[in-house]
Amino acid sequence: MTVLGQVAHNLPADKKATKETIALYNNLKKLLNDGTMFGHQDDLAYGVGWKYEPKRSDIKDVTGDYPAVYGFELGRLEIDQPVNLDSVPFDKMKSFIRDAYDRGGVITLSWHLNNPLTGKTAWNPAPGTVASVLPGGEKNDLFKTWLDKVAAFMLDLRGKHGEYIPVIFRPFHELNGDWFWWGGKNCTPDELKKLYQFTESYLRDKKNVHNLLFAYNTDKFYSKEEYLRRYPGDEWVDVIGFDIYQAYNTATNVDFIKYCGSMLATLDSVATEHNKIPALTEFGYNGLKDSLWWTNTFLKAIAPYKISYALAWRNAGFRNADQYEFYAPYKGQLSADNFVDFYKSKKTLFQKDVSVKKLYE
Ligand code: BMA
Repeated sequence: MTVLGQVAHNLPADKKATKETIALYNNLKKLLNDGTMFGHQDDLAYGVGWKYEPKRSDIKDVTGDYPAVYGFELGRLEIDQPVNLDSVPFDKMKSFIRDAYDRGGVITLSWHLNNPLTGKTAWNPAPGTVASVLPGGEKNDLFKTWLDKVAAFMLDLRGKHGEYIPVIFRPFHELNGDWFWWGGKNCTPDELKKLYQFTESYLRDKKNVHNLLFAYNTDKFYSKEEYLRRYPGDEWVDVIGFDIYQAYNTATNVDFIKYCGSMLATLDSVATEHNKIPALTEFGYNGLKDSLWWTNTFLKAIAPYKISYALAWRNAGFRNADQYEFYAPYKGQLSADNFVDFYKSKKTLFQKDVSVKKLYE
């Protein structure tokens, strides 16, 4: 409905979303025509060789600019730990989120929540776990207490004027893989849909959390039918995406372009048909042992498609020469110069590009 004198806005899944959340939703759609925002998990918390240095970021060290999207992770919030499973204290995380929002960046939160049935980690795929947390299940009450903590976290994210900071919430990710208790063969598609719907309606309708956009995301998939098999429905989802990692060698560059490209083509078409925001919700090539990977492989894979953002996974650093985890370059890293070319590409958007767009207005 267009009301004279008002800008017609599409509404996200949460029809009572705050005005900043509605603005973000609409601006993300508009921004699809401008390029792909670069995102990085835990960007402000640590990088390769450093931790908790105010305002530092590996991306900023390399390009002089911050990412446009900042990912953080809620795992262990549910069990009252002060620090998440990747050793980021939740109070620090909240202040990083406020900083990112003040700069006009976009925030997305994942949640590797423990297995509520066994008390083990998210990677414990005990049969029956999803059924146990649904209404009527033995762990439904426990699960609700976990959602209460997520709600309290979300409602504690406030901007300078007291407004709630919008977040793209991405629970139950990689949901077609078998490694998480909510994934693949560990539950039926119907159970997963119910889990997603229950979680969302509890946060929104019971806890009055209205600063969330909801992301649905799979791992690798081979057809549109597979992608949508566990889809909870258009009324529950704002962002659609998938996670993809390149195998640890450059011989697979060609395959990466091919498979990432074919999944992005499917994602594009699902996004158009369902009026959703397509995103590469996680990606990476651990170790980045190809000096030209950013422009010759990654940009080639994504350039033909409209993708809201692409979130590189975390720069956890080196345990020793053979054991490391980083998906974005740091100063001096082999692919750092090429990353600057990637940064300069018209196709990519970083903090300075999106700050001027005022995504929350
Ligand atoms: C994985 C790895 C782990 C991390 C987990 C949750 O991909 O990065 O080191 O604990 O994600 O963030």
